[in-house]
Amino acid sequence: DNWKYAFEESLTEVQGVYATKFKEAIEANSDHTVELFAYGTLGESADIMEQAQAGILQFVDQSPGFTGALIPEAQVFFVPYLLPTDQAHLARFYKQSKAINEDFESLYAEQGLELLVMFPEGEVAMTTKDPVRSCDDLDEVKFRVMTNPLLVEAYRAFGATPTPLPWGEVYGGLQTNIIQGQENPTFFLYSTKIYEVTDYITYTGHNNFTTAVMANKDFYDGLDDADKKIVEEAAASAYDYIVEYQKGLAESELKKITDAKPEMTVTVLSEEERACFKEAAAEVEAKFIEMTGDSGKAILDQLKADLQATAN
Ligand code: 6CS
Repeated sequence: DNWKYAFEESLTEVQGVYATKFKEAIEANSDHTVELFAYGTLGESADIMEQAQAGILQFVDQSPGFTGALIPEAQVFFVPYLLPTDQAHLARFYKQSKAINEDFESLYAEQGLELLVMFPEGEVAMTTKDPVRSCDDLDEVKFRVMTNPLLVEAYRAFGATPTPLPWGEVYGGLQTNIIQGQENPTFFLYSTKIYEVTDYITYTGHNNFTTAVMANKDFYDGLDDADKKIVEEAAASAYDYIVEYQKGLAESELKKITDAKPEMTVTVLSEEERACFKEAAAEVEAKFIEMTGDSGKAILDQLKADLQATAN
């Protein structure tokens, strides 16, 4: 069969590289083919999710940043300073986490989705028009976030004016000053040229970008055991590949940004400067529990335990 797989980035960005590896593995091990649909060809993140739920697409990559309304617990990835920025730790965590591989798998299943994998895309950095050395500097800054209620709360707690928008409106929004800031992993700041419309890159260490790949559940359940195994193995081998692929990526892409725009100011906040962002985290965690109740609390606790278990 020909299977359709849509993702939120271009073919040469991290989600596209993952999808390409997945496709190669499926096609090498079966008679099936995988047709890839990069960002923009079928709409925004919300559109491709609808298409996957409807069974028009067999596979979809949608980041929890856009899945919050569908699966409130998926907002847990936006509790600041919950995830480490250490990529080796993250690589172990996503692979071994019970919260991800069991608990979230059930929650996605309730929405007609078979969760195949979650993987990291790198530490997110804030890019802004003015310097950010503390929460005070975000006062009056309209800061674009993915359409996720908890991410809105996080930026409110950081002192900004959060503005949820789909990705397609971010470059233009910064250019026309409708928004004055946004966050994304370093590779994406270069590949999307978002550095052209912001002058400051600030690393606060508050999060790593998480993404998720899933299959339409009816489609997946209808596969025979051999095909299920091929899909699972393709997802796992693409995971190992994407973790390797990203080693050194943030550094190389940051260098490309500063080469292209020498006047860009890049700042890694000190522990002291991070204090107000870290204080805000407790408030956001409380909000998360308020929004998701016992189920959210259980997943948060499990996630913390999984992070500890994979620390070294
Ligand atoms: O900020 C966003 O909306 C986008 N960021 C990344 C790294 N991937 C896709 C997503 O749409």
